[in-house]
This record gives sequence, structure tokens and C-alpha cells, in this order.
Amino acid sequence: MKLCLILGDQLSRSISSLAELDPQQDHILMCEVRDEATYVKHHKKKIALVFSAMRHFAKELAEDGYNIDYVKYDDPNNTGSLAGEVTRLASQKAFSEIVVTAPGEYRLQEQMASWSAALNLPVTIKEDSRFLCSQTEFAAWAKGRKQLRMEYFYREMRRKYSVLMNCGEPIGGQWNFDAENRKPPASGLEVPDTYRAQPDDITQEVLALVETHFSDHFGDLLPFHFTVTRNQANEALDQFIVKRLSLFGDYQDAMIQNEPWMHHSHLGFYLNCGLLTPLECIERAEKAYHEGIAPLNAVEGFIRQILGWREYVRGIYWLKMPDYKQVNFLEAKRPLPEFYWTAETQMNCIRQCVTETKQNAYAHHIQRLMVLGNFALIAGLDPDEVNNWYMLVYADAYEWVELPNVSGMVLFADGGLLASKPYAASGTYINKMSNYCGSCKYKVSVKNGPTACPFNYLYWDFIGRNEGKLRGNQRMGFMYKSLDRMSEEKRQAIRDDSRRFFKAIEADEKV
Ligand code: FAD
Ligand code: DLZ
Ligand code: SF4
Repeated sequence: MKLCLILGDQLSRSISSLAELDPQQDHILMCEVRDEATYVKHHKKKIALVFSAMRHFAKELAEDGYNIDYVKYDDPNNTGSLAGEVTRLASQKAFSEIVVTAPGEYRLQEQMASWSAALNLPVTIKEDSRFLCSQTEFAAWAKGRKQLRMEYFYREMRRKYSVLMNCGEPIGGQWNFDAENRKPPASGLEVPDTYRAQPDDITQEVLALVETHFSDHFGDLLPFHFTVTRNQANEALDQFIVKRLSLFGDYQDAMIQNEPWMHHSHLGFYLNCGLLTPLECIERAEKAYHEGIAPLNAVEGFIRQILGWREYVRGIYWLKMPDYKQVNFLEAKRPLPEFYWTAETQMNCIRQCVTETKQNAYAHHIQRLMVLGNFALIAGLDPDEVNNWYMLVYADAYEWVELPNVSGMVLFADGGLLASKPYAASGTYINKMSNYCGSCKYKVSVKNGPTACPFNYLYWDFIGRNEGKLRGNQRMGFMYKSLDRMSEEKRQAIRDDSRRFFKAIEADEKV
């Protein structure tokens, strides 16, 4: 008799641990535990999503005849840890083996390595089949390459899965249509609402539990409209394909005041906990292209995020852990400013993005990268503090995807393994891609002085401050030529403004 442990982000019928299970005699354990809910103090909405989706998944498996042992968070016997719950059940029943699909995070893999000795039982850890590129395949692709560029990995994945291909060539004659995907927000652009599921009795019970036990966690619990079943997640996918995919490409980088959802898919929450599989999202998008529902730039752009970026960052994570958690190439040390929690800042772009993050446990990619991340980069914020924040605030956050995006893509803390140059930008970029600056106390057109947009001087301060590390980067050559042309007076003004700004943050003044 086997015991199969299913984790809160493994809610798929296709996971490897379920494959050889005998519903007649084997047991499945699912448990809501303090350790997983608090190793970072996750956003309340994320805990509610995971617990409710776990309960629904367990119910479906039970209806299909599996023996389920489900431990609720407030069960008085709950030990609070996965190891504790496996041990407790193993002491009650005579299991011959523990089976689990490999966890998504390194820390859990480390923990599981000691279970067999502790339990005196074989523990079989099966390949994580929720991904399209295994760790071994990624390692083989990476071996011997000087640079691990996502674009080349993506092309191989397109070939491997024959996605948007025609006789070995990419449909449309090119692999990537990104150049068409940088439109600023059009005035009067109508943005369809995100999919909103109605909370049922199971979800209501979970919401009450989260309110009771996690009231000190970040974020708004209500309104709660995440999908918590596979059927609902499928509807959310359908709705994305019909209502938003056609403009996904055009407005992928655009930001509009009070429009948190834009034309993005909002499917990452469900992909990452197992309610949707990456291949079905890709196939539905490809079908939409062939049926004329969405243009190639949108479909290719969306598919690249899932078949390319998502698989690639996971590959990097497992290739480079545990060292990747320590990287800090730019030796950034500044503590995370309080406004990342409170949204109390005069910088309208940051206020918007933090407020929406608090409300929705979501911000779209460009808000994460070019507003919140860009500030963290150019202000020199400590990677540990920034990683903790991103892990905690988003409902789709799991370390395998969060860490490479933050330390690699945003902070350049890995020295250029993931991104060929830092994604640093001044206020001009934010002004081009959003309408945030119009409602800001600062003036994006002003470069120095108390009324200037802080992104403007912090950007050049970042370039100057990190000259020793970045001047040698070929892709930064243009920036250093511009810096070289700057008068000493201008450079001093940048340093003075930046110093004044940092001092104000340190003194808890509202900046
Ligand atoms: P869409 O824009 O609709 O994209 C479709 C899907 O593509 C996403 O659901 C996601 O599965 C995948 N995808 C897109 N970009 C990336 C990427 N850079 N890396 C991996 N997958 C990608 N994504 C997470 O899933 N979890 C995280 O914790 C996370 N943290 C991030 C932190 C930072 C600083 C940055 C810059 C990006 C982060 N991302 C993360 C990637 C991306 O921002 C989110 O996947 C996306 O915003 C989720 O919203 P969506 O489902 O509407 O995505
Ligand atoms: C995210 C999460 C949360 C909040 N709670 C649980 C839980 O109580 N029980 C569980 O099995 N899984 C949970 N998860 C998902 C795990 O944290 C996830 O499996 C690991 O981080 C590995 O990716
Ligand atoms: Fe952000 Fe600067 Fe624009 Fe204000 S002016 S919204 S701080 S980019």
C-alpha cells in the first residue's frame, strides 16, 4: 500500500505520482500546513486560492474513488509541516512506500531527501511532469553554451513541440514578433474584465479560515474571484482566448491607470498550481490563430511566454540552485522602502502598481518589471528583500519562477546569465508605455531638482554608481557614451538629487 503526497501546486490529474496509483488500496495525502503558508507570509488571496483549489481537487479525486486523507489547516491534530503530516499518517497505516511528484522548490527537495531515513520507508520522488522541458533536457541544452539566451531555447521548444511551425520553418517567416508588441496604450482603449468565479461553500469556508489565521498577512482577501477548479480554469482560458488574446501582443507592455488586468491572460495562477497545463494553453492559442480569432503577433507572443520564458526560467532555476539564491553581482544593499507595502508614495506609477498588487495579488509583467522592478534595480535594493517581497505578494509566485525573474531579469544580480543587460529605464519609458505620469506629483519631463521624476536621476545615478561592473557590457556602450558626454555639473546634480532622495526614504519621509 503506497502513500502518495500531493502538494498544493500539483493539482493536476496528469501528475506523475498519480500515474501508477491503485485507487482500491493506495492512499493520497493532502494537507494544509503552517510551514507552507508562512515560510514567506503569502498574500491572503494566494493562501485562499491554494487551500480552496486543494479542497476541490481532493473532493474530485474522492468522487472518483481514491482514498483521500485530507488535513485541514485548523484540524487540532495538524502538526503544521508536510514531514509531520506524512509521519503522522505513516504511523497510523502500514505503508510500503511514499510517492511524491518532485516539488517545485529547492528547499522542499532538500527536506524530502531526509524523509526516507526518518520514516524508515522508501520515498520515490517522481519527475515533475507539469513542464515541457525536463531538468535533464535543459541541462543538456545549456551544456557548453557561453550564453543561455532564451530566444535560442525557445526556438528549440517550438521545433520540439511543432508549435506554429510549417515544414520546419516558423509560421510567418520569423520566430519572434516582439517588435510589433510594444504599442503604448491607445486613448479610450476598452479593456475586458478578468474572469470572475463565484465563491462556493468550500471557498467561503476557506475565506473565513484565512481571515481568522492569516489576518496579519499582506493584501486584501476580498473580493475573491479566483478560479479554484479545473472546469473554471478552463472557462477562464476560453474567455482569455475569445476576449483578450487578439490584443495581447499589441498592448503587452502597456499600462493604464486603474486597469490592472489589461489584455494579459491572468492564467499564471492556475498554470502554477496545476489547474491548467502549459500545453493546453499553447494549443488553444495556436488553434485561435488558425481559426482567425487572433493575429500571429498576439499568438506567438503569448506562446513565447509559456513555451519560452516559463520553461526557460525554470530550467535556469534548477540548473543554478542553490547558489542562485545568493547572487548579488551589483552588491546592492539598500533596504526595501516601506512604500512597497503601504503604497504611500508620491510616485504615481509605484502607488498604482503596489495598490493593485495589494488588491489583486496580481500585477502584469511590465508593472513587475519596468515599474516595481526597475525602481528596485536603479535604487540598488537588496536582492534578498526584493525576492522576499515578490514571493509574498503575488498569487502566482513560486520560487522556481519568481527567483530567476527577480534576481536575473530585474536586478541583474546574476551578472547577466539571464538578461544580456540590466532592464534599467528612466521615467521616459514609463511615460511612453502608460498614462501614469499625468496624475503624478513629479514631472517626468524634469530631469533634476525636487520636482523631477525620481526615475530620471536615479537611472543615471545607477549607471554612474555601477560603472565598474557595467561599462564592459557591450550592450551598455551607448549609455556610457552618453554619460561621458555629460558635464560634471550635471553629474553632480544627479548625485545630489539621488542622495537627497535616498536620505528622505531613510528618514521615512513620503517621497
Ligand atoms: P501573461 O502576460 O498573460 O503571460 C502568459 C503566461 O506566460 C503567464 O501566465 C506565465 O505562465 C508565462 N510567463 C510570462 N512571462 C513569464 C516570465 N518572465 N517568466 C515565467 N513565465 C512567464 N511569473 C510567475 O508565474 N510567478 C512569479 O512569481 C513571477 N514573478 C515575477 C517577478 C518579476 C520581477 C517579473 C518581472 C516577472 C515575474 N513573473 C512571474 C513573470 C510574469 O510577470 C508573470 O508570469 C505574469 O505577469 C503573470 O500574469 P499573466 O498570467 O496574466 O501572464
Ligand atoms: C503555496 C502553498 C501554500 C500556501 N500552502 C500549501 C499547503 O498548505 N500545503 C501544500 O501541500 N502546499 C502548499 N502550497 C504549495 C507549496 O508551497 C509548493 O508545493 C511548494 O512551494 C513547492 O513548489
Ligand atoms: Fe512614475 Fe516618474 Fe511618471 Fe511619476 S513622473 S508616474 S514617478 S515615471
